[in-house]
Amino acid sequence: MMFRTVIVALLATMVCFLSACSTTAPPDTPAETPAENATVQINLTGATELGQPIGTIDLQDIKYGLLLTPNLTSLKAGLHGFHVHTNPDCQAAEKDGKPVPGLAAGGHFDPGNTKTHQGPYQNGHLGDLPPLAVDDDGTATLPVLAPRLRVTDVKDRSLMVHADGDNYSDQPKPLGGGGARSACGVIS
Ligand SMILES: [Cu+2]
Ligand SMILES: [Zn+2]
Repeated sequence: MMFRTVIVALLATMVCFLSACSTTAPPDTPAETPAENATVQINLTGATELGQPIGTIDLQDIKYGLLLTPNLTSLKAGLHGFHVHTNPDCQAAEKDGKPVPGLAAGGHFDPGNTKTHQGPYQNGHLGDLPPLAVDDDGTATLPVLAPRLRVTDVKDRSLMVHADGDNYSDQPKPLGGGGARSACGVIS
């Protein structure tokens, strides 16, 4: 009986040795990043300097991704293209010798260098968000959820609201067809 116990213990040690078993979790298991929040001040864009402040967008990590809750006024009614842009800068920049509102924010946040606009549920630009819905009175309060993002991913970037909607494609117009950059805020 004693002999048998020793054999079993030896066998178990050998199996452990061969398979490198461990009593703790594998060290490469990613730690859950702590939930964060941020509030972003949003201004209308402008050709020379930023336009008027129009409210805020709250960012919050939830179980399903990044929840963005707008509290905005003074926008055109309807759906607006809404994205995380690369640079933490909402100022105008020159293109073809003319100032373009919001251009300093750069392109859609694209750490994977995909160069494709596919919206929030595919594998193109990571900064592609669901469009922002604006009521007939110009206010936006309906939250949107970006399932691939966390607050920490978008820090030191900017949030951009475009003049028109977003078809989650580069066809027939590039970048979802949102057109002009209407309102913007730096995520700090
Ligand atoms: Cu955009
Ligand atoms: Zn995009």
